[in-house]
Amino acid sequence: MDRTSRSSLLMSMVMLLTHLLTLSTEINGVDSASPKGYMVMDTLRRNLLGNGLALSPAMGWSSWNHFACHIDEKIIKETADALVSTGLSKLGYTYVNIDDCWAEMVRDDKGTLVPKSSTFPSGMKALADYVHSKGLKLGIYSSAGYYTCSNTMPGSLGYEELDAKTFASWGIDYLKYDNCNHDGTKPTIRYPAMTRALMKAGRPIFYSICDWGDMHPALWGSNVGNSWRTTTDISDTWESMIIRADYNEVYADLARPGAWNDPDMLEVGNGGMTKEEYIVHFSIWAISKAPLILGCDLRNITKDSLEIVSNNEAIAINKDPLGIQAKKVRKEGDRGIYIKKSIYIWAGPLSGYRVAALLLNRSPIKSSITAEWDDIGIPPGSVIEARDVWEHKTLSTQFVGNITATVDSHACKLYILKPIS
Ligand SMILES: *[C@@H]1O[C@H](CO)[C@@H](O)[C@H](O)[C@H]1NC(C)=O
Ligand SMILES: CC(=O)N[C@H]1CO[C@H](CO)[C@@H](O)[C@@H]1O
Repeated sequence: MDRTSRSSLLMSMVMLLTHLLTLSTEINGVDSASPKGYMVMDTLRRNLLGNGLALSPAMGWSSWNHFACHIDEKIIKETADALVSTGLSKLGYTYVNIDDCWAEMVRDDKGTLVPKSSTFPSGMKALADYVHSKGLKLGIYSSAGYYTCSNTMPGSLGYEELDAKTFASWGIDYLKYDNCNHDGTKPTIRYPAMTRALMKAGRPIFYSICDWGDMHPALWGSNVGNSWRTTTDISDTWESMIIRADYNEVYADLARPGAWNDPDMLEVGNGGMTKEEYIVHFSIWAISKAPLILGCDLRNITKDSLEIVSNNEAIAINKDPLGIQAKKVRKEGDRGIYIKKSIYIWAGPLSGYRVAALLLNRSPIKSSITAEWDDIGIPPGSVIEARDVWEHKTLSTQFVGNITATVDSHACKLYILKPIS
């Protein structure tokens, strides 16, 4: 990590602690210090989100990272077809999510959102029917503001109930709710308004909070949505990806089944990183129990990219029933500008007393990396069988005390470690 990112990460942690102390009094403007406040807070906790979704992190595709505003119903349908023909839907990638730019700038005379006639002429109900006929689910997008981030369509601020009902009537299964063009009200007020609207809409709709980490949604999001963004938007570079992994990791303890940290959607297949860097990207997202929302053009996905996102062993880590987000447990490296060594061990428990361990080399040169049992939560003296998740191979060596690998620059080793005695 360079100096800027280290100090901003530190700052974010300080802010997190401050918010831990103060935020409980702020949720929905309720003062929890008063007895009445406690009651209201408790009601919110019990009532707000009970949609039963996301026992494991969401998996699917979104139009944004590759297409941005250049979307239409043909692309969405062809992507649904591609999810099936590539075998990705069978692996669990079921959400087909339309991002920004799908609606007309003006609502109809009843105030209802209108799909853009030039790009979605058949309407969203027909598209949902098509996507459902493939065994997939349809996602849509809005903003907790007056307009969405593209400024080409309305947001849902003030229209939460109507829009949630509209989405439900179309057969929508997932809502990504962005944070642009709002009135300055806190996200802890604007986001629960949509939660309540969705809960009333009569259809279980996955609720993806996208407030870019404002006011640390990890601290309040589990009562409000099924996942929450911990960072601003990712872009298709190593630096952008790795810094989001860093920010997201700070909140690891707050993720759990039904409620996940979201470091933003995947860039695998968009061309800005090397194959090894995309493997790191996918590995960290998998062990971080991040939503696995693909962001490339699936109609043209390359063999390499398909192989990465189809790694069923990495996906199984993401879906592990314990639902515990992995953390950084050790860092070794130089400080300063000319960093030669920067290696990280990430680890997190899996069901069956297993541990997922990531040996990550962020340095510019190849490096040997050793993960000690003590660091990764394996009892000392345990004899371990190691499964290499990217080689799809159980290693013939049994390991005692540590596991060591030589790892290329901007590459990783991902192991599932299982005690055998
Ligand atoms: C790893 O453990 C082995 C014993 O299994 C020991 O010989 C070796 O020194 C350890 N390596 C490191 C780098 O700690
Ligand atoms: C860049 C590229 O090859 N794009 C193609 C991806 O697939 C669609 C549909 O199959 C084509 O229309 C694009 O030209």
